[in-house]
Amino acid sequence: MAFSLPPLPYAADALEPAIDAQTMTIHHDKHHQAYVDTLNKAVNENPALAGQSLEQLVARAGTLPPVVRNNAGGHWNHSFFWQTMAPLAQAGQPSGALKVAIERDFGSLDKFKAAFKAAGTGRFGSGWVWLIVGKDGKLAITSTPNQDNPLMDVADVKGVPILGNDMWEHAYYLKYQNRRADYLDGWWQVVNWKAVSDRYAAAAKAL
Ligand code: MN3
Repeated sequence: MAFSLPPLPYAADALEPAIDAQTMTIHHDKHHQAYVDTLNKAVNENPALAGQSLEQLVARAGTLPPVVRNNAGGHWNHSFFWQTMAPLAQAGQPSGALKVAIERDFGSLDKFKAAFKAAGTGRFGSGWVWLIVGKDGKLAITSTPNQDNPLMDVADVKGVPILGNDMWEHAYYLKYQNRRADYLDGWWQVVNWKAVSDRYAAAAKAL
């Protein structure tokens, strides 16, 4: 079973000005494609991994060769990331249930955004920042290094991701250079709250 690159669910320039078209094109067509290609090559060279789904590989990442862990994570994280965003006009708002949960667990939407920004700017080097639903049903913010994610057996804080932002420089450097905090601020304009709310509902239902 070969893994394949999912198309962007919108045009490369659809997230302007928060994320520029050139960044989106290189990020999707080059970086994500490279994770997919490297993952396929690594799985081909490890017959014991044949037939495992992306979700299965991610769940047991800590038992796998680093090349599989890193590229399965890269493929999962980026597939999730494209769906986490939408053009400004379609970005919407958190559902009623998600808004209640954010206010319960962070105080307010603004306080949540501030805590998410702090986790993103605090991630040293490359990685991701996430909003997850924990086993107790509570929302939490967590950050992972490299291409790890909260579904992995190796994650310090585990949970079901419902929103995530890419803290690798390749995600923002062309437009924002060293200003990761500005990227995090601008990114809220293109968060697909409909998708995030649907993920929250699914995760809450599965508890
Ligand atoms: Mn990336």
